[in-house]
This record gives sequence, C-alpha cells and structure tokens, in this order.
Amino acid sequence: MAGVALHLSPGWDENSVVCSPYIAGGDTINASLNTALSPLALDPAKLEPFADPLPLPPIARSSGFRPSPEGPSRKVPFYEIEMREIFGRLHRDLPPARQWGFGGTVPGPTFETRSGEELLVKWVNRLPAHHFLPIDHRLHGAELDKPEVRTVVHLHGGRTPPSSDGYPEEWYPPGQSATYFYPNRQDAATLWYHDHAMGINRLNIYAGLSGMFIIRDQVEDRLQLPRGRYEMPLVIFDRMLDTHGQLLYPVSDNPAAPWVADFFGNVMMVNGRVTPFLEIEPRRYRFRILNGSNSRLYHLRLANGMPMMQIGTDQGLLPSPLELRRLAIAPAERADLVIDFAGHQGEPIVLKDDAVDVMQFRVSRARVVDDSHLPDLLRSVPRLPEASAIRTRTLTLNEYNDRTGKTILMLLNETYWHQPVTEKPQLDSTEIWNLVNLTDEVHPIHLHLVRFQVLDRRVFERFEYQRTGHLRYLGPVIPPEHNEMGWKDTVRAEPHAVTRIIARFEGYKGRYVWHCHNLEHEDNEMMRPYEVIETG
Ligand SMILES: [Cu+2]
Repeated sequence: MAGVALHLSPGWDENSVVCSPYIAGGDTINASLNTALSPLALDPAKLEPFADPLPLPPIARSSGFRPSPEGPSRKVPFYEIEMREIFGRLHRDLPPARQWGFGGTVPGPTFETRSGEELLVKWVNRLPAHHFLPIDHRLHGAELDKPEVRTVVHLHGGRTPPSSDGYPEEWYPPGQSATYFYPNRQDAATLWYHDHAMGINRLNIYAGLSGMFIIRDQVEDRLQLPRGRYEMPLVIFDRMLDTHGQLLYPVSDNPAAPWVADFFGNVMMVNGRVTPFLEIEPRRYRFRILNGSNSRLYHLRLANGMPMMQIGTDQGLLPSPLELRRLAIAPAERADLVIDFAGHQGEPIVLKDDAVDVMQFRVSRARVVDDSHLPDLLRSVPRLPEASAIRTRTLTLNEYNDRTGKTILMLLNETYWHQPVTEKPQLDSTEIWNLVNLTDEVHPIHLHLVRFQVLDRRVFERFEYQRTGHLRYLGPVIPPEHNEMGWKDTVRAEPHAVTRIIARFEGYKGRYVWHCHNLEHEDNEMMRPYEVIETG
C-alpha cells in the first residue's frame, strides 16, 4: 500500500505465506468446493441431506445464587459452564466427531434471561492440553511460549463491565476458570457467547465454542410473538469435514505459516448438524438466526419463494416487521425472523443460501390454532441525530499482500494490536465512526459494549485516498438497508466504501475491543483495543 510502511511481525516473511488453493477466492460454495484438491476432505454430495432432525441446544440452568458484584445484598443466579471436549455425530451417516463445546453441546446451552436481571457465569476451561486444529505460532498472542489451549469468553452484544467482557489477552489454560458478571441492563435482544482468545479465536470457535444468550423484556412480552416450542435459535455455520467425519480446518502450503485468509466450508450446519430437517406445524414460528461462521456471508431464502418477516436485528426489535425474500447475514450478525407456514400443509420447504441447501422445514398437515400475533409496530427505535456526536473518527480497513498477491495481514487504521490505544471515547458521549474499507471484501465490524446505528455508505476512489488521503466519492449516499434500521453491534463494511456508524458510549468505563468478525482476519491483527474514558 502506498505510503504505508509494513512492519511484519517477527517470523513473518513476505514470501513465506502461500495459501492452499482450496480456499483461494472462494466466496461461493462452488469456488470452495474443491475437495479434489484435498484428499482428506469429505465430498458433501455423499451426505444425504435432511437426514437428521434439527437439534435444539439445551437451556442453561443455574446452580444456585450468589451475591451481585454491584450490590452484595442482591442474590443473582449463578451458572457454571464447562468447556470440554466432546464427541458427537454431525450427520446420521458419520461417526462421532471431536468438538469442543460449552456444557457438552455445540452450540452450547442457550441462556434465557430478562432485561435488568443480573447473572453470574463461571466459565470453566476443562479442555485438553493440546489443540486439535492448526495453530499458527507467528500470530500475535499465539506464540510458542503460550499454552496451546487457552480460552476466554465474550458475550457478543452484551453491555458488560470490562472485567467480564472477555478481553482477548485475559485467556486462561485448562484447569482454570473465570467468573463473569452480566448485568443485562439493555433491551431484549438475541446475543451470543463465544471464545475470544488472542490468536486462536478462529480455531476455538470452529471447534464449537459458541452459544446463544437471549434477553427478553416487557416490550417484547406485549407483542404475542410465537413463543415456547414455536420459537428457536438457528445457529448457522459452515464446516469442512474429513473422510472420517472429523472437523477439517485448511492450512496454507507452508507448515511454518498455516494461517489462511478466510475460511469457506462446503458443509452447511444448523445447530451443529449437517443440513437438518425440522418438523413444524402450519403456523407462525420465530427463528433467532445467528451467522456463527468464520468468514461466510449468507444470502438466505426459502426455496418456494415465500416471504420471511424480519422483526429484529443484532440488538433487538426493528421498528416494524419487514418482509424479505432474501436475507443477507454476515458473520456474527443476527436476524430475528417470523415465518408463517400457514397454507403450506404437507410441503417440504428448503432454506437455502443462494444455491446451497441449509435446512428443510417439513410442514405437517395438522389443523392448528395459531394464537401468536405479528403487530405492525414492534418497538420505537429513535434515530441518533448526527449533531449529537462530539467526535468523528475516520478509520481505515487494510489488507496487505505478499508479492504473489496472497493476503498476509489485515489491520484496522494501519495499526497493530500491540500499539497504544488510539480510540478513547468519553463515557456517555456520542461518536461517528467512518469505516473506510480499502480492501476488496466485506468486513463485518463489531464494537464491544455499545449498540450503534448505521448512518449510510458511500463508494469512494480508494487509490486516490491511499495516495493523497482525500476522500473523493464516486456515488450517492446510500442509506442503510431497511433491516439495518434497528440497533446493531456488527456492521457490514462494504468494499471500496465508507460505512458510517453512530454510537453512544454508555454503560462502563474501561478497556474493550473493536474488530473484524471474519475470524481469520481478527486473529491476524484486524482487532484493536479501545477505551471508554471519564468525561473530561
Ligand atoms: Cu475482515
């Protein structure tokens, strides 16, 4: 990149990274479905689709009460969740696969709580001493002097005190634990928890370390949305399997530098099972969809063309339901959907990602009474006025390639993780962040602690920007998508565009992080600390 000195970390050699051909350029299933190139990889065409029923993660159960860290006279529910190695079938016709799960399942148990109800979780690392996926010891935080297996848990979307937020360097090895406090003083929303350990986060989440965390509130209660067995999480992620049905994670051709720039699998999993089916009644259902993939962005649709109503996004309900035929959802984004299967008695309906099957709904012929409701108005989401921002930051998204064109490093604002903190918003202040994407791909950018709103996007001339620092726009201001008009915590920073977001930094002072949620990018420097400071 012009004008930017590229400082490679120790051990980096510009020519040393050569990516494996089966991940190159693969933003579609077909491009990444090069199983012939890897003799170890299972051909997913050999797996019968819709052979397994959709599993539902168990509900997390508290084991007692403990004093609240913010008011010891209050007793709050206490949960103890172990991360451990498990063996479970990913498909009916495959042998059990090694995975790492919270509480013994993948996804882990779903937390059910309410706005303002505090809880404590003791996250216990009972994983083996050795990792079963390929660590790249050149990555910051994953050096040879660190334990191979390290974990730290982050509640994605939680307004959480910094000591419980899962700072990536606050990892701990097997045999140790951390007890985190979640005040949940925020609106009803679909959150999720996952590992966040520095330099191996992509491997730990790929191994299975993620789960859902649902916050409800009175606003949502009044709406009579589908509840109970008519409401469920759908955690979607892609994987690659070997011929023994075990998780396969690709490596570059250089054993000393195994990191790959993106992961695109060829097996679609929902709630931990390969292209499952779900038997349902001809009525409304509520699905909390999480894209739990490392890199893949989905375009979900129902094969028969029927509509899906989106009622919520990352941080809760939209102002009103939005009819969609196709849902774009990037890694870490959530979409709260209501789908009405009435009138489709006896039909099998496939949920697809472009041309690829994700799962199948089998609508029964039962006569049912649907007492759920989908009101026209869901929740008021007042727009944050731009004039309320006391500061605008312009922050670039950067990718660096070696001489062969292979990506070797990603940065935020040309700054490495270890450099001093540069983003220090004041507590209770509002800021606008201009995310200037200088790369050719979408980066899902996530800020811890806060919820934000998407202001707009605008395409710009990036070579001129790189040369002169001048932002010359090439097109009109593009407003957010209709389904981005709710509160967000992860935004798609589109290629060659400036994506503007506005956030109020409220809740807690202290050190947090912001990062790309493409996990391969995040593990290779596309993450920065930020600090909420006392009002000056
Ligand atoms: Cu990225």
